[in-house]
Amino acid sequence: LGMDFGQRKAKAEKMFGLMDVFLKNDSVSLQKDILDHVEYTVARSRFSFDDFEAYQALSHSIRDRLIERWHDTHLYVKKQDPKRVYFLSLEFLMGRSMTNSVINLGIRDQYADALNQLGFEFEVLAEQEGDAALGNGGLARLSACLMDSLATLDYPAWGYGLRYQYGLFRQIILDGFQLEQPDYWLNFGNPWEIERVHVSYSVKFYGTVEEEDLDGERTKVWIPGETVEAVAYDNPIPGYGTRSALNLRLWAAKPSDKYDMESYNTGDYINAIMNRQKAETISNVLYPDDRSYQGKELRLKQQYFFVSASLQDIIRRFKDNHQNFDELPDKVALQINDTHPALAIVELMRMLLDEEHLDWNRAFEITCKIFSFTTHTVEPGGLEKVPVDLLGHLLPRHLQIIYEINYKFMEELKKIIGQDYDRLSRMSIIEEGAVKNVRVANLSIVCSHTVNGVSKVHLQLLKERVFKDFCELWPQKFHYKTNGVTQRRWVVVSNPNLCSLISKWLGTESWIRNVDLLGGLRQYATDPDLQREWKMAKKVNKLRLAEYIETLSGVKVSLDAMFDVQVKRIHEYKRQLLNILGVIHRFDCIKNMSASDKGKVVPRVCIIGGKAAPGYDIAKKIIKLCHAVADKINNDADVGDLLKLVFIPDYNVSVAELVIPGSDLSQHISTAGHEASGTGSMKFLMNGCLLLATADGSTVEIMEEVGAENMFIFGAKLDEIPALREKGASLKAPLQFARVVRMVRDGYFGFEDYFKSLCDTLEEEKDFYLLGYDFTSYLEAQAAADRAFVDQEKWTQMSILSTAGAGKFSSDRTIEEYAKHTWGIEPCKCPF
Ligand code: OAK
Repeated sequence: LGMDFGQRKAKAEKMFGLMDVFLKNDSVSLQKDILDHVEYTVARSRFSFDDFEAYQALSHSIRDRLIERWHDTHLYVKKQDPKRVYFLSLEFLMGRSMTNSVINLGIRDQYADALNQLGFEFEVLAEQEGDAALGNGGLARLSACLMDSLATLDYPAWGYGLRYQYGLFRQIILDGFQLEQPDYWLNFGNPWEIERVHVSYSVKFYGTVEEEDLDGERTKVWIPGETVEAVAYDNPIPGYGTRSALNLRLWAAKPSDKYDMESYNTGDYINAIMNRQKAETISNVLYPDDRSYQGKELRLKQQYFFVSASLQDIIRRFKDNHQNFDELPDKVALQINDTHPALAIVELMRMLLDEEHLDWNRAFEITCKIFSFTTHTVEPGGLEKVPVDLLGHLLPRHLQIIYEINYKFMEELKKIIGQDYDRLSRMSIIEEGAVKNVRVANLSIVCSHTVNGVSKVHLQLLKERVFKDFCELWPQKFHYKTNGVTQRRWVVVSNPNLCSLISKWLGTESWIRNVDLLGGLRQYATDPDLQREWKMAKKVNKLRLAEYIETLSGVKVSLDAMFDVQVKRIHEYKRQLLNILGVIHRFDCIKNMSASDKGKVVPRVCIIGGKAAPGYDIAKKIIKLCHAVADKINNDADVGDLLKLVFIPDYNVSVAELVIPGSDLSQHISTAGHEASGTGSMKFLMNGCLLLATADGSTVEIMEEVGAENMFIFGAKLDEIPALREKGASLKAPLQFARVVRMVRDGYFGFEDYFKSLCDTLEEEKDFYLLGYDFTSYLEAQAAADRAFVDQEKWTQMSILSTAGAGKFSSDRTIEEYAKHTWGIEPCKCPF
């Protein structure tokens, strides 16, 4: 390890006579490699193996190449010892790895060629892979995009998370109702991970805190009641156009051998074994609700399990080269993804105080220099809280530390704001009341040097609403980093047609690393040749999507229709219901039209997809309504190809890769002030889809980049919303709205009892998300989209300009901003 690269390579060459220490990537070497894996890893005969076995062998062959780069990156970074960022997130939505890996490794064509020689097709094998769905939605997919950018830009970074055995549930639709099925994704093995049986740490829970004398001083000692082992599973993350590969380390819970002798000595051997198995439940299952899991002991256990293992790993790495903890902030940046990993703050304090015996002030100062916190919420009510009793029971020492942090914070605060008890109580980390709670966001703010929002308007909302008191106290602490998505996954992997078209017209592939170059497309936006090729690429993608839709639902859709898509988690604030009511209105209009007017209708295929949290009743009703309306419309002879409504089940990353490139129009229609950012919009934009959107979250910035004239913007503005809500019942919804709601209420689509509570949410005084108020402008925006679509030249121009304006929304830009302004890290590029 002490050797540098040159020395290592020289030694390898001398010892083994190897001229090239790396695996070869020519077609014959790749074929041999794949066949070796068929025979020796998959243990099938090289003369007889099927597509799945070929996929397994292929992925192991790719993994070998990932491991090579990953070792080199680690040895190099270890030697350089730069400041590293550790990205802590309870959720990573990675999707599939295969195509992304070969593209980032730069050996896609070589593999395709090698497979052809063996009689297989790369795309067919890629379809064998299941998604790694260790996350719910936006926050989780953002983590995955950020990892790709960190690797591509050669930053010294690690991702840390949990290796859930059950990922996000699979959504099954039965008679139009959502059912949840377990996603036991590890059933067929996971070739992309490397189990590190020797990288494991003990994580402790429960017990008591006692005081002991240590060198004449009274110190607190935690006597834990339960110990569980955390075992590391490493997932290499390759960068594009670089040899760097980072590590996403996910922890799995295993029973501990070390501290469990008692139970065996009682003679109840079988029960002792059964109890051991309980340990594994900690990392068993991802919570499927992307907002509320308050008061669940298992969830808190997951959080602590993950942060404790990660911090032990991080501190061990620091201690390899350093003794003085004052250097910790120069070597370590800890990023917490929303409040879910916030116990890391308290755990670091505990380690510094109780294990490293630093005094309080020093420990606190170091901690505050290390942590940065990004919030992904706009709802003050959606902020995480943990009952004090629960936390005190599970982690008694940590509760003491939280109380101490809060006491000192409150004392400081009084000096600044005086005896303003209302404000003091709002800002306190402890919420008083019938049930006392720890406010995890307040803890995160107090102990972080930087708090980031995820878009420009999000920061404004943090200042005005969510964290108003804190922003006034520490205005310099609050910033925003507009989210981004990786163009590698969302264009290069998922839209190869568009990708080659862009490279051809820009005369370079450099945009894949430097996405601002997409701006160069602007000059060709009206070029008839580009327009023709652009339309053709879209058509091919629409065909792929149409075939998928037909296989899933039996609905045949016309490629001449506008594919109008809304895919995302189902939430009232995201207003899928507004979309469905708009579809009903369109249907109603077509039904009442003369034959000649029908000739002027722009045909539409309306596509909706997304999962509802299993306990979110209204969201589930929205899914059922979509199916009920689709049943009616899709079987109506008067309507025919003029309108189709399709629900795409089990929306996930790999489905998104198919749906997004095949869309003409995409909807991002949350009530203004409710979407912190939204990243789906960015993926559609890059793929040349036009956006129909409210001015909310990231769409405000998208408007600045592509121009409102290239989008269809509608709806109440952020600053109008409070007054509109105030008016409540006196806000008359338009007649068209009342009519479509009545159709649902009166059972035109069946299930009237079931839809009653859904319709009730739209009553004038209850319409919190302002569907009624926004309905008119929504229909106008839809009509504008129709008009634009008729003029295909204009539409294609807008589409090209959308892609051309997408540069800002690359996660590469997001990462550069975090690296420079929040984490203070520099690239550390392995020289070969
Ligand atoms: C999930 C759990 C708790 C709190 C927030 C989330 C979440 O997914 N938030 C979403 O994060 C995305 C990434 O920043 C944003 O684009 C979405 O607007 C936000 O809802």
